[in-house]
Amino acid sequence: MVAEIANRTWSTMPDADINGLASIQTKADQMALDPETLEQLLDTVRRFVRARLVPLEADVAENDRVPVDLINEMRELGLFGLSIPENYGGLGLSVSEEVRVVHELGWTSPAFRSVFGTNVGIGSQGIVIDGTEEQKNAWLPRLATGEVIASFALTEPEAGSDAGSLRTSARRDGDDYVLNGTKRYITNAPHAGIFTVMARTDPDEPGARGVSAFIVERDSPGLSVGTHDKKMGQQGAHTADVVFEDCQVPAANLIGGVEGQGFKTAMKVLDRGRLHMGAIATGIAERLIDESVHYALERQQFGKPIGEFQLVQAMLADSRTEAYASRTMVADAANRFDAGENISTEAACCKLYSTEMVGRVADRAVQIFGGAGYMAEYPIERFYRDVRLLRIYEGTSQIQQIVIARNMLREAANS
Ligand code: COS
Repeated sequence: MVAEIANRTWSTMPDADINGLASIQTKADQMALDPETLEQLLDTVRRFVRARLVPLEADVAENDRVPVDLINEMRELGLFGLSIPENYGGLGLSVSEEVRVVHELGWTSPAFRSVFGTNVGIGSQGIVIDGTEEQKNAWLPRLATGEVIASFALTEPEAGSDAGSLRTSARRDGDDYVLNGTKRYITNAPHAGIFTVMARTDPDEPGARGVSAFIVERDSPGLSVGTHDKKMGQQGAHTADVVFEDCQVPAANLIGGVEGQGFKTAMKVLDRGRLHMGAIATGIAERLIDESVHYALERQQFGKPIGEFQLVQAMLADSRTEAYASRTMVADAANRFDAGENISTEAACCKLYSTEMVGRVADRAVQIFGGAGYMAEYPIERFYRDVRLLRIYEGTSQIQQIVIARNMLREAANS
């Protein structure tokens, strides 16, 4: 049955042309992505995902690792540099283009996206948004090629949702800062070459204003990375603690060269990251819906396919409607971002709705598959566990609600 579903889903897909994206990259170096080039890019990513990544999903989950040759293919494709500006060696996609690519990547296990996800999103964007020219030149080209992996180190044992209360300290000492503290659940930490680290430079300011952001190299004296965490899902994507013990960081690595701006940098990074997250959630929902529809056509009960029963149809229809709403709102918020609007509220709306939506879609998919949905032999069980994280990281659903409501009240009070 599993093989039949796999054949049904992928047999119509042409072979992956894994050189396609590289050639697009060359063209994009000379021009902004016109609609035709964007379609070509999306088509290449779609074929790479379906022909190369989907067949390896179960292996990656089983072995908790993405094969090195596949990571090299991702490098060759240019996936690490999707959002990094062209003049630093990336593809320089606008956010509306990025979310369309990320939708395609959502069709497979989120562990694959994590390989390059921090370079596209939270690991690199602090430097892209607020870095000095020297910092951009030093790191962005290497992040764009995937030569170096970047991680975002905000969360701590005692500072998760209340990110402004973080305790990791950064004390100025001559031409260096000396960092002490622990960061927790840091995605890609075991593989990272650099970390964007939020640390407190002003010990007298306990809140967000005392925080600064640093680029910290993996081999800095005093930096160590713990063993990778055992998780509910997303096997193949790794998180770990990052510990700083009198870790020396050159003062030149203070992002933007200004103290006290690190929390704002982190919030700006997360605003953009929340759109990316909305897009991945939507893509996964679309995959789960596709699996559910085909199963409903094939699975027979009471002498006919279960898709002929209206109670199953209701679940399919609700999932399709919600995924469509999610896709539309992410596209709208991305367009607004590209137009220069402040989309802090809309980004939180997208993260909240899309990640809650994919949770409901995954739950319905388990229900439609019935006993098979609970079995590890089918992909639904794995996706059900994988998507649970989306409602937590890069800001829980409850934090998104707080951001949305606070912005609403602030706007009303100021109008
Ligand atoms: N863009 C730019 N600046 C922002 C901002 C944004 N989206 N959001 C907040 N700021 C600024 C504020 O304007 C404020 O600046 P001033 O001091 O100049 O007034 C400063 O940052 C502090 O903001 P605020 O007072 O709202 O901070 P709080 O400590 O109340 O925290 C929340 C706000 C809860 C929204 C924040 O801590 C948060 O997002 N937490 C979740 C963190 C998270 O997503 N963690 C996931 C781990 S990373 S994978």
